[in-house]
Amino acid sequence: MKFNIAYEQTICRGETICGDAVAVCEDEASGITHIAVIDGLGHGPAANVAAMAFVDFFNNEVSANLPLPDLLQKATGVIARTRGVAASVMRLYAHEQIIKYAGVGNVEMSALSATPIRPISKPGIVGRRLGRIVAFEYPLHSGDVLTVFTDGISSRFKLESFRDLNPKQICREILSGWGKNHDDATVLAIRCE
Ligand SMILES: [Mn+2]
Repeated sequence: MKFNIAYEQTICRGETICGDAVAVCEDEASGITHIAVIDGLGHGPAANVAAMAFVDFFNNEVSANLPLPDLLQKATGVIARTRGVAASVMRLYAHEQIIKYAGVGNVEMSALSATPIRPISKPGIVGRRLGRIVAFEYPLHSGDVLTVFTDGISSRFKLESFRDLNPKQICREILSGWGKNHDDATVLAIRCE
């Protein structure tokens, strides 16, 4: 299985730096693609500092392959001096054809898939004390489309209407139709092929 991945972002009106961030790291040897979608609390420079701290941590931890809940718990310690983030972390397994997901705060996933994919993020903030985090695992099928988005995007879009578009186009349609201009907005789309 191959994963076609794209994302798009807009910056909150009045700001010059984005407080949302995305990290995508494909490990060809293992067939695992590591993804994080991050929303630094609020917007502006301090949100950007928090989001970038998470990205740096995430990129450093990729090779360790910690279970995703443990990864988020560890991040909470590492970025505790920042204002914190909402974050969803995922691993896509090309050989096993599965996705693993864990999230904290309001970064959401919406999927069009042969079997239901409906993970739920834990309320809270990465960077503040967290209780137990649940990991989700789902099979993937060719043709599945998954989107992950920050709360700068209204969740009321109908992914079904974008089914035939490529991931870049899907991101652009969602951002232009459902993005809010009073917050940073990020949407990432994955098509399984
Ligand atoms: Mn936000």
